[in-house]
Amino acid sequence: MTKIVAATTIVTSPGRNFVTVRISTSDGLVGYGDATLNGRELAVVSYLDDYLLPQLIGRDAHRIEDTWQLFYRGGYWRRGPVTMAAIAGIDVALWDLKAQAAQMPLYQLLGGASRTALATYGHATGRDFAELADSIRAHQEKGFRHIRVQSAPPGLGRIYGVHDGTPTQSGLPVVEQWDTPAYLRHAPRMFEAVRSEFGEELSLLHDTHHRLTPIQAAQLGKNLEPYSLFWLEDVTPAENQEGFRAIRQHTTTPLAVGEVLNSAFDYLTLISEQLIDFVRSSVTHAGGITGLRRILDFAALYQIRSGMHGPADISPIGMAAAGHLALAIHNFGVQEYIAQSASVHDVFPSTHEFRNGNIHVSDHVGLGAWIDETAAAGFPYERSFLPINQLADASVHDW
Ligand code: KDG
Ligand code: MG
Repeated sequence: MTKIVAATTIVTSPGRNFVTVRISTSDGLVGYGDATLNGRELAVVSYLDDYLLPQLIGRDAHRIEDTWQLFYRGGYWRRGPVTMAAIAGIDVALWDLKAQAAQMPLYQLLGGASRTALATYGHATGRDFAELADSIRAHQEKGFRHIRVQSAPPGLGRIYGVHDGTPTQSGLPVVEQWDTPAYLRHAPRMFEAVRSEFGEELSLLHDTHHRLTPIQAAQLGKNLEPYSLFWLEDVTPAENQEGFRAIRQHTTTPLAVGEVLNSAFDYLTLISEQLIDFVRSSVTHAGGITGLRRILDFAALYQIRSGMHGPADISPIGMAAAGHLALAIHNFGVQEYIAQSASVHDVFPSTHEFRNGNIHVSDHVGLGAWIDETAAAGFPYERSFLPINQLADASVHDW
């Protein structure tokens, strides 16, 4: 039996915070998993250090499913982002170890490659159309064939997806503004301008970031139909899964949901009633490869595809895990990909590559991504928050 002899967390902040699980075994191998939960990083660290990691010592490193069940069922308090990010960090580290022991790249243990590379999408953004158009062109030059477009309705200063340079790692959350009627007027105009400048072939995505009611979302989806989106994301908060019935009845715009969802139960109605087209959960937030594969296999029964969340708050270790799973599954859709800074790459060496709009998963044994602990130690944790969102009357709105 290959025993787990040590399990620790590493927190580092090369520009933003990341939480990494490191597991060592009696045969001298070390595996890594990403457990980063943006703005709540230390809650996951405590969950791991105080409750889960001590239970790993002495366990058989190869019993991945059994360990997943131990921490999911055995914890009694199931699901939720903190629990499922903690389980994800352990699960991915164990898959990394198993693949290293097998002397294979991880995707081989998941059934082997179903494709040659992973199509990605990046984020184009602009305070106005001129800036947005420049950002779209810059993405096209990097080879992106799928591009998410976001711009600010006139009059709104700082809103989701449109950067104005305000630092986010300040003492307290940055406050953003929201105006639903202004946004509902603006979004179709933005797509009209983008289509007339860039033509019909460019694959366009857009994120509403949970801000509308179901009927507002239905109206938006309908108004965007002439622009043939690849997907419209998070139109309404998805904890009301039934709310998507109204949206679906009114629009054929494809819907993507789930970056804040972390178990198959969060998708039960959405998937079984075919209310969505893409699953947005990530390996890092949905219980690892074991957890997300369960959701994606369920989705595959209904021709629903993956659109894994891949923001900058998922480390290169998390991105590597996403890459191996995405390469292996049949129902891959597209992978979100945001370039990381040089410091992030110094701390997290990785062997997958972004080239010409695609991620190429490497044939390095295991996950092919790890952490350089000496480099990580140069970037200690800095408390940071996600922004909050408010209406003109200062009431809190969904972010
Ligand atoms: O941590 C939250 C961000 O990852 C999220 O706001 C990004 O919506 C997002 C996206 O689609 O990448
Ligand atoms: Mg999103």
